[in-house]
Amino acid sequence: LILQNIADEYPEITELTSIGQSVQGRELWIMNISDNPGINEIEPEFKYVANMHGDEVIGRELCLNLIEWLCENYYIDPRATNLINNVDIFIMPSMNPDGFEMGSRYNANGVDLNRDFPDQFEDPSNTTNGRQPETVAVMEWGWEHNFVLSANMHGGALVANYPFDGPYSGNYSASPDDNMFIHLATTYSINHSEMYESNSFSNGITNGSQWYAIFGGMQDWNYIWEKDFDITLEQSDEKWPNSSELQQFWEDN
Ligand code: GEM
Ligand code: ZN
Repeated sequence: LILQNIADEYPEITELTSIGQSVQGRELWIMNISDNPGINEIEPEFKYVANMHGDEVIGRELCLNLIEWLCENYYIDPRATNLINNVDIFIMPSMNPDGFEMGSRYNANGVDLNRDFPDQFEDPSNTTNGRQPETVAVMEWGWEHNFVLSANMHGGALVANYPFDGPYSGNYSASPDDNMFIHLATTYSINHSEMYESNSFSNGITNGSQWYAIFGGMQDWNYIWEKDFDITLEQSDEKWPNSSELQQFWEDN
């Protein structure tokens, strides 16, 4: 409803579409914000995906806030204007709306969507066979675009995590673009009010595998198969905070 209202209010710069349905039939909404929404321009394509873990809700709220901020500030704030005119922006506030309704990490089939993507070590076939509807929708959405930069938003820690996410827990697993990823992750953490200084991770960033290995994560799929520089933003130690704290999370992030 919030998304529909914004799309109605700003038809010149938004296009709201669904890329599929969840297990329980909820629409998987994405908002395109652009000076020419819905049109493939010669501009870099960027995306944010949040709430793939249904019980990690801050990113979902931040996405809604960001959509609102961008639209309200077009030709008011030069940053918003510049982004909308020169980047093709896509925002998916919830990849797992069923999990959100259930207050669960998993989708309605009990699957962790951040273990359901093709994986370079354990499942290197870039097909949708046997995957969850939410995963299939995001993969097919990726195939229709040329995303070059993106992030997926999580909660439960405070760190910017970058590829590779495996294979050996505790061992640094550098991608060929390690310096680029360190730059991207640090750009997020240093601009965050607490992430860079927090004691748990040096400079508020971590290599995924060094932290702990996961297989079938979305981040590495984006990088390996989509050539999309994707990082994983852990935005709060608390997964489901009181709504009174949301304004602070917006400022922090
Ligand atoms: C993580 S996501 C990022 C962590 N990646 C690695 N390699 N440690 C997950 O999916 O387990 C945490 C989360 O759910 O937020
Ligand atoms: Zn998560």
